[in-house]
Amino acid sequence: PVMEKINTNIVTLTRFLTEEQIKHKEATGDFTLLCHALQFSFKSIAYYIRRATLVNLTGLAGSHNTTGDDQKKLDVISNDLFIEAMRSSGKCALLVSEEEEHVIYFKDSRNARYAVACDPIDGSSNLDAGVSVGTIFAIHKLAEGSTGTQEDILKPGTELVAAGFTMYGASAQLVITMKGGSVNGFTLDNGLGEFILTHPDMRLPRKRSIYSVNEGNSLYWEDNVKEYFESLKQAPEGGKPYSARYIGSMVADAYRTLLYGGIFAYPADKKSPKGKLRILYECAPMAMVFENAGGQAVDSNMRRMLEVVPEHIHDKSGIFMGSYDEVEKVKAFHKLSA
Ligand code: AHM
Ligand code: MG
Repeated sequence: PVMEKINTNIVTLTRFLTEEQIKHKEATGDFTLLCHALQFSFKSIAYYIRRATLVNLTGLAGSHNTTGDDQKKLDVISNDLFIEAMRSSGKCALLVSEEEEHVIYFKDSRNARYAVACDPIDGSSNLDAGVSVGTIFAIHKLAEGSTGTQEDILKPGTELVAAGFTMYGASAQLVITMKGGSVNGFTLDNGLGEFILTHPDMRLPRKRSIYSVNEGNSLYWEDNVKEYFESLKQAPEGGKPYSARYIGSMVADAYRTLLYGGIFAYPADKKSPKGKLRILYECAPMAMVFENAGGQAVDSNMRRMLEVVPEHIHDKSGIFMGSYDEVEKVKAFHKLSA
């Protein structure tokens, strides 16, 4: 009998991070340790999401976060898991979480040089239906000499050291990118308990006829946004109109867009003039992933998303992100095309 071919040269996330560290001669290993703590939080969140229906973790926790959202039990657990992972890493000086009104300072982590922003569970409205949700993270480095202040996180995405997300779907998929680097995707092998590099150097297709937006908001859209989406539904000569795909979990919609191409948008509108999604832990990290994969991300003023500087930690923005050519089209409808 022919022996099944087993790959014995597997690149785990741990190995990948070690190899990255070796490439950077000045690296101290702190970033690597921070990422180890991150990956543990993703594994445990994935574990609890999988078991949620079985161990009474569905539904509301009876509390709400600062932004007024009702918190789900899993929102609370995931937030706590994430905070503990960052605290215990000793490498994180401060943390901004969607679930926490204020910045959390880890004063005991004396030599910590990183500031992290996260949305522990993005897309929580989908949780109880077992639909994909995700965790988004963004990592900044403290300014030279700083021991960690709010200014270390209120920075534009262009200064991010690393960013990414984990989608908890049919499998857990972790996507990470570092400054000036490529985008790499890992799949959690539940048997091994390791993230395995399955999508090296991810590149978005340059264009694709898929759009992803909550069309229920179209009543409130500005005219150029309405006209843009209307145009996608027209069939060009001999062609077909765009397909609509909207999960309502940014991480899942973004992951599909990353693989298949197309456009994802949550525009600012008349009801929410600043948009819905948060700059620090939703828009900026996604924009970094999309740009490093060859795509683009802009806000509702057609400004490069990565250059937007939040004034407050929970500030929001409109966003359009996706394939390079699809975002060009959005810009053209805003009469600012390059
Ligand atoms: P959340 O962090 O409270 O889950 O909210 C963010 C989510 C995104 O994942 C998603 O893109 C968006 O909200 C969906 O909003 P809507 O239900 O308005 O379409
Ligand atoms: Mg969110």
